[in-house]
Amino acid sequence: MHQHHQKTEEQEILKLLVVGDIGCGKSSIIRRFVEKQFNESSKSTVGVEFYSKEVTLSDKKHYQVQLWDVGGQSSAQLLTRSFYKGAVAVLIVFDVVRPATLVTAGQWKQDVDQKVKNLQGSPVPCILIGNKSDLYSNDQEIKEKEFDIFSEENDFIGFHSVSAKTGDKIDKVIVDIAQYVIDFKIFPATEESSVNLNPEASHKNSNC
Ligand SMILES: Nc1nc2c(ncn2[C@@H]2O[C@H](COP(=O)(O)OP(=O)(O)OP(=O)(O)O)[C@@H](O)[C@H]2O)c(=O)[nH]1
Ligand SMILES: [Mg+2]
Repeated sequence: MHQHHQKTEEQEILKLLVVGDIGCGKSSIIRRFVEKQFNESSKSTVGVEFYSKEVTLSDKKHYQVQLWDVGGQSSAQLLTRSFYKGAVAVLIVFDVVRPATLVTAGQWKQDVDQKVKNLQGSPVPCILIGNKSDLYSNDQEIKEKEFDIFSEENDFIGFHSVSAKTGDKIDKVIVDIAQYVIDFKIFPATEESSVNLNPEASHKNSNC
């Protein structure tokens, strides 16, 4: 459809990456947020898919939240730094009833910390998201305490339980992250300021 009016104001884009183990519900979380629906037989994501949604934050400005849905089959080691470029935060998702997926979440956190920093020289904020909260049995409180500790020990900005199935906390968590990025004036990740993982390379001009 042709638009007759022009936007008076450029919308600021907030690039959020969504990563985590296979089947923990990354695509389901994003679809719940963007399309307001849930599919029991969601297909596994191959490569990276891209979604976006407009949100209005507390400054009354509109922002375009971009969600990069990284298929769980892509291992963290294979992702290049340029993939992280421009990201203002990373949502690291695990499945609250599959402990192995929490281990993978920890690996993702290490990968992000190793590969990128933002212009301020700070690490890219990562939030830990435990999906499938509808499947907690009567151990929810104990489990959440455990996940909170994991989040603190691994320097996440926080932990939240959500359910893509029921929709519980999905909108809140994503909008809160966008708000966090604005409140704390988080700069996008750059390749240039990333940590040098190969110190040898920077010595190549020195006399041997
Ligand atoms: N009970 C329950 N099931 C969920 C929830 N979220 C997702 N699922 C189911 O979990 C399975 C995997 O969901 P996906 O969203 O495809 O998971 P994914 O993380 O995108 O998986 P990959 O793309 O393979 O990395 C599907 O069968 C979903 O229906 C949830 O909150 N609760
Ligand atoms: Mg997926």
